[in-house]
Amino acid sequence: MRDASPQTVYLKDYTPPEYLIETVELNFDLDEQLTIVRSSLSLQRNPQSKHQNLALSLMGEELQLISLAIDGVSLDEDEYTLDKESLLIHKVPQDRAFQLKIENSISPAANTALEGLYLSSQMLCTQCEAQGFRKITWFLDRPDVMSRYKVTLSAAKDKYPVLLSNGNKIAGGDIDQNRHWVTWEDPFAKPSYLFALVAGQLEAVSDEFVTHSGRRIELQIFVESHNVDKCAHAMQSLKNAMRWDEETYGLEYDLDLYMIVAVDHFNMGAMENKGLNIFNTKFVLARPDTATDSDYEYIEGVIGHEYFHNWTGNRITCRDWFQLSLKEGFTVFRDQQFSADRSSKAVKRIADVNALRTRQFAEDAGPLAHPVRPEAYIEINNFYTLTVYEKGAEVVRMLHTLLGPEGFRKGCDLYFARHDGQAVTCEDFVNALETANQADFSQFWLWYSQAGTPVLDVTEHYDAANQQLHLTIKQSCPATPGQAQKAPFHIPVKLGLLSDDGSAAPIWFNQQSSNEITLHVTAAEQTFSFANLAQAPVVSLLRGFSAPVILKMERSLEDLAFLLRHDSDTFNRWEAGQQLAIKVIFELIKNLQNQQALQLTPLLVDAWRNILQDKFSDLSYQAMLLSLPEESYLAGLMEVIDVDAIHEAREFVRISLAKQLQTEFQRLYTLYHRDESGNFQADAIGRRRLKNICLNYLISLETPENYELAERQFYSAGNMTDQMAALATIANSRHPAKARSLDSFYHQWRREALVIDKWFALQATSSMPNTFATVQSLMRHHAFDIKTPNRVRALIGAFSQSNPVNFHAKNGEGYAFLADQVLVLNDLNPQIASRMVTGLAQWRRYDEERQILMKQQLQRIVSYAHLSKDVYEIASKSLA
Ligand code: B3K
Ligand code: ZN
Repeated sequence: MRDASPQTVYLKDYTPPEYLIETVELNFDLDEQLTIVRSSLSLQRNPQSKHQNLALSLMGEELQLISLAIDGVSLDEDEYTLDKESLLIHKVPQDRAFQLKIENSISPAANTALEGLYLSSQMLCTQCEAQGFRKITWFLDRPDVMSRYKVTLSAAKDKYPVLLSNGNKIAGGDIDQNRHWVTWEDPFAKPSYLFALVAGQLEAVSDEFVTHSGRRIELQIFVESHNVDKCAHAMQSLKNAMRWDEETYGLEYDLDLYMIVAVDHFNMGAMENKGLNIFNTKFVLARPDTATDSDYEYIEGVIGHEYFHNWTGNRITCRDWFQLSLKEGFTVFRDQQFSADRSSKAVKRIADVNALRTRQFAEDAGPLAHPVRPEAYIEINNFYTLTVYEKGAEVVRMLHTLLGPEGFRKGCDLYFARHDGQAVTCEDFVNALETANQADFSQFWLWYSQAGTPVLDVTEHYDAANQQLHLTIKQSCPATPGQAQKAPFHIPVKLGLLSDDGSAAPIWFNQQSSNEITLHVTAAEQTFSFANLAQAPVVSLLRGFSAPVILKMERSLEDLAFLLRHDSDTFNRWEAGQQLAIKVIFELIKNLQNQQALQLTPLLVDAWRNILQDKFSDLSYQAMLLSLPEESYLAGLMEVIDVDAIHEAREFVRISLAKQLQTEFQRLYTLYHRDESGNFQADAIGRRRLKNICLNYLISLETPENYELAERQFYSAGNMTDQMAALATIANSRHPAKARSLDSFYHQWRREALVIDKWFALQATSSMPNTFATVQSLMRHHAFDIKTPNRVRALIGAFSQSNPVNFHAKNGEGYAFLADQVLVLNDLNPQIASRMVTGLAQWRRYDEERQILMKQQLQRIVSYAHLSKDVYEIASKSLA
């Protein structure tokens, strides 16, 4: 067990800061072994503070103090107290501003947690959100303290020719032959979590953007020289994002310079530091032969996301970390809108919902469930969750639905006008939308405060005599940790009705007619009635997935097949196919569990044949319609998860469809298989997606011709999408050339770290037997490095989170392996370690034997002597 139980921080305990820091001057003598930090802070008492302390308490961790002075006078040792997490200066001036000077040292090379200042490959960089600044120097490291920064960096010229920080470069020069210096100034006040510095041997790829009002902005992407040829897409994405934000939200960039730096070692995707974004290389670098179509899309999305933070996060920031979704939920919503506008709206929405339902719904239903705005945490880094991000984005999307695009924009305008330069709360955001629209969101607010996924139970009754349809909707929400009872939510439910021939039936509601309406579900039970229906219509409910809820409605296979053919709502059309497949798969699972023979209903085959034969203008969408629900999504729908039955039933469906529709799959494969590498137009991406899903079905037949098809594609591919798609099908089959293909891929790409990550992940996620042995040997591969988060995620993360059959092996070897790795990572990088624990958190969902085995490993983790707060919080809450 840990030395002392870690403290919980509560939202209800928030108090304004006792002191404010107007300006910050930082001076770094950079060196990877020992960096000297000199900080000069102009402080004064905060008139809003309720406390009367004469003392000043600053946060700081893992720092060596060199000297301390107030207004030029050094402090004696009895004038302050130092402990592991803070510096307490017993008495500071109360009635005037004063200057505090701190000198301390830090060791970047020893920093394996990748928080604060650290070394990544040969470069020095920082990560300060949420509380990394306190690992650089003592500070009021909280987001409601906003200051203006001036930063001087000095370092060896040969190792660190490029020296960057936030804002604009205002001066620089040589110190002597070997060292040089640069000074940066950021005119915008910001919280410490947005501070950044970078030093290294970097090359800049430059461009410019002219804003709506005619200002010229210099754009620079900094990478190591061997990556200069992989920045074009990121640069284009940045320019697209800047234009989009001007057009959609009327928001213009504010500094004269926008810099992005790509680093190899990063705990997450990217970071929106003011004017100096730091990115995981994974979300910057792309060349047609090294990155897949999905990589290209993710890069555009993440570049957009960080750029959009400049307004939703930086100019207006969070008062405290409980408000994280204020910036993250809103910014995810904005990046989703941006990506939807840039590509296919239908496909983007489906992909987002798919991810939400598979992963966030599981979080909401498990021991780590928390509201979009949490009320307590032990380690804030554990709250960068799917709930805060993805469900937070759904909540903003519902506000957008309720207000309509114009009302939403009006509300946002007011939010920006009111709060620019401030650190605010989620209430402030909702309140601005309410005020601008004279709306009342008091019940809607529950989406921020109540955890858990609401369930809608819907029954329909058609009254032929009165030509009316009655829809009764009951809502409920399961208990979550600390919240036994839930009040009814305000849920926008979009509805359409279909006539016999598939056309829209007019919806007569409250004496008005339209083709689509949004119902306001606000009570525990409500009945909605629709008039003038000569025949019973087919109901299309929750169109566009208008609320993050679980919809339960008895539907026949025939109705689902009908909606799959005719629904004009692209989301619901896809959803009907998924529901159809789910029903079929669960029937098969029942048969398997009762040891009955399996048979595939012709209805599903016909439905899939129709999709294959219909004409689609959006081939990515057609590919999505053909995709079977993921095993992890199916698992979430099961009372007691049976990983083996899910896998077997789903495979049976895949193989049966391939057998019965082989000619169709082959026809489309041949039609769309062509070399158009380097073409990233939506239609070319669509052709690749459709062809590759056909290949995926075909290879399941395990015939020599289809094996050859995959191998031919693998060796001849001129782009990573096709090469990976072929290799993935090979790795996931008993293809005789599997080992040879994997070897050849490794040798081809051994110098491209991001491609080698794919190589690791591909093998770690194979559902073939023997995968565990492969994973163990990959752990010993010379290219594996436990200190590189991308590699850890590619091997340990992929195996434990995306390989249900093998990770959940009955003998528990997967669980013991994961716990071993969590403990190793705990000592190196607690943030990454705690992310890996997720693989065990859902233990209650499995059969009794597996429950015992998973629980044992969680207990083993919790009883480790030097457990970090991060891992302790996740493991202990999982056990609770
Ligand atoms: N704001 C950062 C996340 C920081 C995570 C700290 N553990 C990236 C983003 O959401 O844009
Ligand atoms: Zn973000």
